[in-house]
Amino acid sequence: MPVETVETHCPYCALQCGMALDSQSQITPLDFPTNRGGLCQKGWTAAELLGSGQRLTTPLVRERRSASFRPVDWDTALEVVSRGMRAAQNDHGPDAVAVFGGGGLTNEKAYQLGKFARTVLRTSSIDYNGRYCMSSAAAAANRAFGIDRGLPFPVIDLAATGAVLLMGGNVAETMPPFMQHLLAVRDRGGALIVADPRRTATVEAATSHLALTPGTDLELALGLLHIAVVDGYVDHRYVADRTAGFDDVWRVATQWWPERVERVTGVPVASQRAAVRALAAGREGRGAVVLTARGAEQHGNGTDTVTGLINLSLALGLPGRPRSGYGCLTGQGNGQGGREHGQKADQLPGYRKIDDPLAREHVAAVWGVHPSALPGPGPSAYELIERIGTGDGPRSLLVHGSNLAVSSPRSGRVVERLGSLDQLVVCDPFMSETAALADVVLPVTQWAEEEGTVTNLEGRVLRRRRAASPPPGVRTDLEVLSGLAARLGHETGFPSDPRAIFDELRRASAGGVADYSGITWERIDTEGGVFWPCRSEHGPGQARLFADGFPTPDGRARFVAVDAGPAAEDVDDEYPVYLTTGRIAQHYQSGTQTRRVPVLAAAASEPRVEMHPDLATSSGVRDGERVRLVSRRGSASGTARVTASIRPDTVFMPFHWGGEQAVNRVTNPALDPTSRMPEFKVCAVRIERESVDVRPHDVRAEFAWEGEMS
Ligand SMILES: Nc1nc2c(c(=O)[nH]1)N[C@H]1C(S)=C(S)[C@@H](COP(=O)(O)OP(=O)(O)OC[C@H]3O[C@@H](n4cnc5c(=O)[nH]c(N)nc54)[C@H](O)[C@@H]3O)O[C@H]1N2
Ligand SMILES: Nc1nc2c(c(=O)[nH]1)N[C@H]1C(S)=C(S)[C@@H](COP(=O)(O)OP(=O)(O)OC[C@H]3O[C@@H](n4cnc5c(=O)[nH]c(N)nc54)[C@H](O)[C@@H]3O)O[C@H]1N2
Ligand code: SF4
Ligand SMILES: [Mo]
Repeated sequence: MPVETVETHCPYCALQCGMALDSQSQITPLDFPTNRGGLCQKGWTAAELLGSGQRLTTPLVRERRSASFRPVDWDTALEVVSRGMRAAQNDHGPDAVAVFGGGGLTNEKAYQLGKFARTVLRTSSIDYNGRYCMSSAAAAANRAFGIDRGLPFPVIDLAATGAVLLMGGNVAETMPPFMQHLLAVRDRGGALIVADPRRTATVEAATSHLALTPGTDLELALGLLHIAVVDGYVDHRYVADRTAGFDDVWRVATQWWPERVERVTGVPVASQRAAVRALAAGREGRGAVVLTARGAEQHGNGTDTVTGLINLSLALGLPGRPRSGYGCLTGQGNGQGGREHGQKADQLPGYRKIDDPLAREHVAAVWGVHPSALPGPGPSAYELIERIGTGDGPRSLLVHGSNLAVSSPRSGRVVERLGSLDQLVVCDPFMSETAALADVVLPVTQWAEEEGTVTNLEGRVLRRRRAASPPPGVRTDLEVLSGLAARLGHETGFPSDPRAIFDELRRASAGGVADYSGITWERIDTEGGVFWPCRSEHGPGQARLFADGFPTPDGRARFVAVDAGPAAEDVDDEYPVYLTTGRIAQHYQSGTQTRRVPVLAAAASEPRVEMHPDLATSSGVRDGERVRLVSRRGSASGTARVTASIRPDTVFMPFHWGGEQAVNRVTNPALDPTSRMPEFKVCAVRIERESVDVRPHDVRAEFAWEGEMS
């Protein structure tokens, strides 16, 4: 048979590297603007999961409290699910059924999931894992700019700018091909400044490192603004013409003089000054960009922290200037599109607000329902989970595209909450830790086995194309929703053809902030992707934002006054060390996928707890030894990695493993008051040496079912 090749994009992160996949599952990188022929290890090995022996290929049902799953046919499984949903709603009302989505789902799936929740279930209880990811940056960008698109320009602009300040991103591990764009800045003599408590691989490539205490990014942002004002770098003309609210912001920043900021953050005054000087110099030359990633955002004050950095960028006059501005590095494969089409608790498609009467009217008309039939805003992801088992909380939960038992903060509690559901339904290609807790597991297709669109970190809408046949027995998420809708009385309105759904999405988004109405699959093919907003089939998508104003009522960007305070949990005698968490290059998220790729699993088989030699000595810990991190909420175990690349007061542990090795058993679910983002990036722990040897976590040991796993 001749080898056929399909051009598509990687299943994992928001960079959405271009790749060609052939019918023998060989991957070849493509020269797409975000990756320019590069791929990371995860991308190179992505196709290994297509033929994985660990695929789920039949629906599984578990009788209440029984230990093992029983394979059933699809009719039986969907009947069990719809019966459970009906029972929950008959007894406890519409909100008794909740839905949890994911930022890895395609635009079509995210849209259909939101529509299913609002029109079939009529529940307000829907949210998604992007709450753990993008929500703080989104909230801050919305209130400042009136729009939330990760990057306001294509990545090629970034490569051509003169200075970059990256707050809390380790792109050398999280988006390796993205590094070439940052290195281009440095190699042309520009500044690449990285703020991170660790000396990461990204920092190694930078021109300057701001090694701040975890959770002090806002103090640093206020300090940088203070310096910008005092040292004369503010663009007063820009502030007067294009923004509102500067005076209130300055009143707060005046309190954050450099020496005070040095005391709180640990960043020397000279480094603070140099950072502001570099951004101002960039502005006078090719441009200057402030970027945030999860290190700065995943805090109880993440929205204010990003606001503080947006304020800095506005004071310097960056947003709207060529190759300049503020941007956030979107995380998941469809982290951008996933936050636009209505799987968020407070949102309708087109990035519309669910409590806006005009938005409700528009979307209700597309959906063929009365606006009053649409529910209002619901609880955020972690709050939704917390409500399970309480008086009016969810009784049934449908999960598409998240392994929340591993990735949620205080996950011990989350597992307990999930256990108190009447029915947990998980759709996943693999037996994730969350699926292992479910009453019903529905096996779904993976990325290259189906068609769909995703929106990358630039706001560029792309096509994921079908390149492989799914194993017999699995269905797409869209087929699952279609089948459930039919059983719940909605024979029409839930097609399983992604192209038909995209066309409806275009209409639903028309006139919204994230307007896709001018985007067609044909245009995506011929134009190499289309940027949103794109309001007409005959006009281009808008690749660059803000050159002629901001989409706010008066066209001005908003300075929002924010002040800093301590993290939700500080260190003390009992828990004397800061814990911060994040990622390593080999694994993706909760690890459901990458822990099943042999080369990745072999390269990083367990979590390593990074600690400074001084801390290791004072804790009596040797490199390579088993340690346990203990917080007020629980403990997690890993292997000590003693390294001078981290602050002596802080340990770092990645979150890619489940069971005893899940760092989220330890993390603090303190939520940002605006975005409801959990404080993943700082809490207080103590380090204990582990006397007994713990075997590496094996997900297969956690559950049993009557099929064969490998
Ligand atoms: N290999 C890999 N790549 C991925 C993913 C993955 O799971 N694995 N996930 C994708 C997704 S969904 C996302 S959201 C992105 C995330 O991409 P990143 O934001 O780059 O990833 P993280 O490792 O979570 O955090 C980045 C850095 O923040 C630092 N940090 C910790 N606390 C603080 C703090 O208080 N302040 C500051 N300034 N920095 C701090 C950490 O030391 C870490 O180096 O990656 C995407 N790419
Ligand atoms: N401590 C700590 N915790 C964190 C973070 C951190 O930095 N530190 N980061 C947070 C962030 S930024 C994120 S994004 C979350 C992510 O955490 P999760 O939401 O757990 O993300 P994944 O591990 O990607 O889980 C996706 C699941 O969906 C499955 N899947 C993949 N594609 C599909 C599909 O098309 N359909 C369906 N139905 N299933 C699919 C996968 O097999 C996997 O089981 O974790 C958060 N948790
Ligand atoms: S950087 Fe992201 S999109 Fe690119 S190959 Fe790696 S995981 Fe895939
Ligand atoms: Mo994320």
